[in-house]
Amino acid sequence: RGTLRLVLGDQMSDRLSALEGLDTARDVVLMAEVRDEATYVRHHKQKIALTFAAMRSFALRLEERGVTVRYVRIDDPDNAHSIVGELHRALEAGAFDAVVMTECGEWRLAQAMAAFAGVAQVPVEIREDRRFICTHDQFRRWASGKSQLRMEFFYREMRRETNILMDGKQPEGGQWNYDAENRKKLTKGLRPPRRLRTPPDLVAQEAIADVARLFPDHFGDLDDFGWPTTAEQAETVVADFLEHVLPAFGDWQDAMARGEPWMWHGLIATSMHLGLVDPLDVCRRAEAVYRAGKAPLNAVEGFIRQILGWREYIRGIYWLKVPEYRERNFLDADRTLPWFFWSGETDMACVADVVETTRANAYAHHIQRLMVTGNLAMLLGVHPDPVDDWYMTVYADAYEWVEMPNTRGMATFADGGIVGSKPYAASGAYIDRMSDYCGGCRYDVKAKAGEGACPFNRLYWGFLERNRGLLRDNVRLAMPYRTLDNFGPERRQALLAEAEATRTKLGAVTTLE
Ligand code: DLZ
Ligand code: SF4
Repeated sequence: RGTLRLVLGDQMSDRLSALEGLDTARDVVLMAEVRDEATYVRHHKQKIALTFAAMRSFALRLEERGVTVRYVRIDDPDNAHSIVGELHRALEAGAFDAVVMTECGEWRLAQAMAAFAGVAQVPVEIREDRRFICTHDQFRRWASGKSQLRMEFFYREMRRETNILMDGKQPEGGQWNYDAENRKKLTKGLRPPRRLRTPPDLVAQEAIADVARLFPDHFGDLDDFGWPTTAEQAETVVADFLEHVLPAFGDWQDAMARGEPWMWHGLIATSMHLGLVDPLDVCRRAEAVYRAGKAPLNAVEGFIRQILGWREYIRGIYWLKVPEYRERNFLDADRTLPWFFWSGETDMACVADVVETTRANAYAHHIQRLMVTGNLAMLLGVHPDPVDDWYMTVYADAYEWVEMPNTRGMATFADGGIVGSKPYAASGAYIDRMSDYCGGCRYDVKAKAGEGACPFNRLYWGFLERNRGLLRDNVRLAMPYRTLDNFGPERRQALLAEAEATRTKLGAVTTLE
């Protein structure tokens, strides 16, 4: 008798631990498109199409290698519509000695898997996901006994460990981090390079049609779908990035421009999270581009830090802190998420542009997510649950392990300072400095008060005033609090009142418990 091997929708990797030791003569790989996974949050249509297309292509790839795949399609009439339901169905349909799977990326499903393992009639082996560079054990060892878990120090360990961008025991170039060189505003007239997108192949076209038919009321458009759905397609995108885009990746990493969704960003998170691209391999190849003199250190270090540092760190934090992390609401935020996060119907030019690219592409780049939508949600005091739900829903690269510490931690400070040392709160001045949005906006980014003033401005001061008790002692906020104190009590009261009125007017109201 053979082994039943489960492969989930974000496990499209040839070297997946669940496939190790596979016996093509006897084993069966189970892959299932199920409603539970497609709707536990109402994912952007492109996210579902991407997942189904990648799963179908991966199943074909396995079959070409002689592997027997039990593939359950979303419109299969007998579909149990949950992963565990499909595991039971597969065990009933065939005789297996054991079930083997790779641990899954989300706590929610991990719980269901553990429960399944407890009741299954055959032994269930859950293997570690070895596609990450840092193991759970390694991360726990690093974290143990530390009062602060800063990414920067974790990242240095990872650099040493992997010997990436090292010069003996020292960091290449003498510094660990070159971000000070990565904050340029987009120079007038300079446009980002044309980016290689991936037109859907026949498998993806069919998946897109299925999603249009079966999930018509989910958020997002399918027209401009351009995500790689196979390892070969993803490789083409990675190669193009490393050659043409990486050299300038650093300089404008924090810049935003209206109608320019991609800038110099990597566009490989979807492929990496699905398992189509190997993170360590990409880091090594980026280093090779630097060693060959084809990209500067600030660009290559910044890019590698996102993968070797941030991505691994975020995943480590998630598994270290979940499930308690999912409940965190340090700032006691209690408002609803305004409707314009979905509709884009707002006269704030920056927000309208970000929602538009999000709907069209299931993508916005990190500074848009952090400093426009995330910043606004935090300033408005939106409860972390609807904020998480929004980020999980709208982005093609969102999985809870990566989304939650970024949203609850980095963007909104709901984790109270595990991921970031201060809230990334900013007024309109930051957005103005880093983008061309404000020139085309009906609001005046320079004005602090009055009907025509940029809403970010009063919301920013109102946020600091409202959370004075929780944030006043944060040394990294000493400067803004000093400014606020200098306003004097009357002006502070007036700012707070204006901010309150703006919160309500923008639709962030209190109806949540
Ligand atoms: C994201 C996703 C979607 C939309 N659909 C499926 C599916 O039908 N079947 C499946 O196996 N996986 C899917 N996934 C990915 C899972 O949600 C993902 O494996 C878990 O959230 C753990 O990261
Ligand atoms: Fe955004 Fe304010 Fe600038 Fe308008 S003025 S684009 S709302 S930051």
